[in-house]
Amino acid sequence: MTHSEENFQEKLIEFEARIARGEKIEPGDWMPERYRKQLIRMISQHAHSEIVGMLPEGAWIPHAPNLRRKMVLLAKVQDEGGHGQYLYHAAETLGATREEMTEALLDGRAKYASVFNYPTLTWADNAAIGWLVDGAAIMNQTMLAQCSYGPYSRAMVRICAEEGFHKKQGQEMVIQYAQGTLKQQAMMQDAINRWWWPTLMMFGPHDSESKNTPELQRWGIKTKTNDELRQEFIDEMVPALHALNLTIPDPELHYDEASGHWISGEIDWDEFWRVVKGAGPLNKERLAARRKAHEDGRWVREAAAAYAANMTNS
Ligand code: FAQ
Repeated sequence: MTHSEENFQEKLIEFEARIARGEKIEPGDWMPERYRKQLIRMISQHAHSEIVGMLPEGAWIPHAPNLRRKMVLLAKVQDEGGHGQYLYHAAETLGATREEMTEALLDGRAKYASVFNYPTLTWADNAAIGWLVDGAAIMNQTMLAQCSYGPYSRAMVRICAEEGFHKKQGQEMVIQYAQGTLKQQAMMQDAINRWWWPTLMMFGPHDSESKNTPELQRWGIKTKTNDELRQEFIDEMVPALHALNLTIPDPELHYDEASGHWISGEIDWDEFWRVVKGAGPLNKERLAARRKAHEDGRWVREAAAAYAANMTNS
């Protein structure tokens, strides 16, 4: 072993000991290059998901059924924009620049959560997104609030507090529509039918196919696997939806007495990978909307840069 390899091993042992002691790793601290790369990958994908995630619900703001619903939806979508900002900042602490992350999203290289490539066809889709999609996001983010990287973990604590409100407003709508007129009940059931499977896909591939999980778990970034979190979500949601007389579009779903878990049928993984790779129902439209927003905002960025340059010179 060369001197520099020995030096790396020593630093790695100390780094892993810090994580084992529950210490947070902070921006200026020594970290292996793979740790930094994994975090930039995950945090930037997460930031992009929040920003693209504004689009499906944002489309319904002009069509909200009343003022209260409009105010709640506006606040929620605005929160998601804020979450994207916290997360881009967290990734910047690792050396990624805002420009390169934005470019990667706009030219289609960067991933973001597959679920946001599905259309919102009726108002009830906002209810399903709030309870199911935000519910799934919270399950994952509550875990990430414990992660070993300080800025990501602190961003998650703030984000989870706001996501709690997002989930509750969705749950409140689902409860109201599931107990409403026959038309509302049908609209709610149809939304659950369309959002159930894309929500389960949010947790990522099965553990046996998840190439990143072992490294993320080794360094305390993830403390639970994709399948563990998905199972927690299924166990929470199935009884809650059944209690409202809503059905779940999975003929194989059943309760297993021995394990105490609800066992789901198989996810359509071909569909999952198609959407992840850019060929989902609305991937092209989502990216086109982000590119347009980026172009429309160009003058604001240029004005801000000119103002900052002026302040530095004066
Ligand atoms: N969609 O090896 P794994 C929200 C990719 S926030 C697209 O298992 P990992 C708030 C994965 O990147 C939702 N791609 O990966 C909101 C990897 O590709 P790569 C976003 C996916 O990292 C609510 C490859 O597959 N949350 O919803 C997906 O161990 C309502 C192999 O996968 C986060 O981003 C997917 N579903 O586990 C906003 C949380 N799943 O990068 C608006 C942070 C997997 O190697 C409205 N991220 N892939 O080329 C994570 O927790 C993890 O990264 C996972 C994936 C769990 C997403």
